[in-house]
Amino acid sequence: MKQILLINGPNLALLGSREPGIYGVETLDQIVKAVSRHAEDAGFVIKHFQSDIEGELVRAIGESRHNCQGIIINPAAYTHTSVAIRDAISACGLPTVEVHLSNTYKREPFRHDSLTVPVCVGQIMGFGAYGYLLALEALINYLRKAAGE
Ligand code: CA2
Repeated sequence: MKQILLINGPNLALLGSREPGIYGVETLDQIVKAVSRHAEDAGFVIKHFQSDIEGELVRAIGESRHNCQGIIINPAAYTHTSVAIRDAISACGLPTVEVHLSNTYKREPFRHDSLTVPVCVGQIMGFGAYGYLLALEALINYLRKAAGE
């Protein structure tokens, strides 16, 4: 079965419990279930991993190259700081779509730069939880084109 790694970074386990005005009311579990349902319809299995720890995220990205076709990642705050996650995405070589719940350009200037997006296929932001489904669709479309389908 073709697998997609869905990765969520620090504090995203709090989704649905705080700051609904910025991040929405859906829980991470609801988001993962919705993405998994849509992926299944398209013939993919979602492998989800959330961590607040940079090194664990780096390891999960590295390990995914053995058994996944692509990655959807919300690196959360590490988007703006982590050379390690950027290097892991680049080194694993899997097509990766970056997703953000909020439109980071409407927020503080320190959120305007992403260290990770230059090594991704593309980025989706500002559409809340729906952005994860858009990211899935974009990644599957990319994978099918790359396979000549
Ligand atoms: O908009 C996004 O998806 C972010 O990646 C979310 C990160 C933030 O640091 C990025 O700049 C943009 C923060 C995730 C924190 O998630 C929370 C969820 C609920 C309550 C509090 C924090």
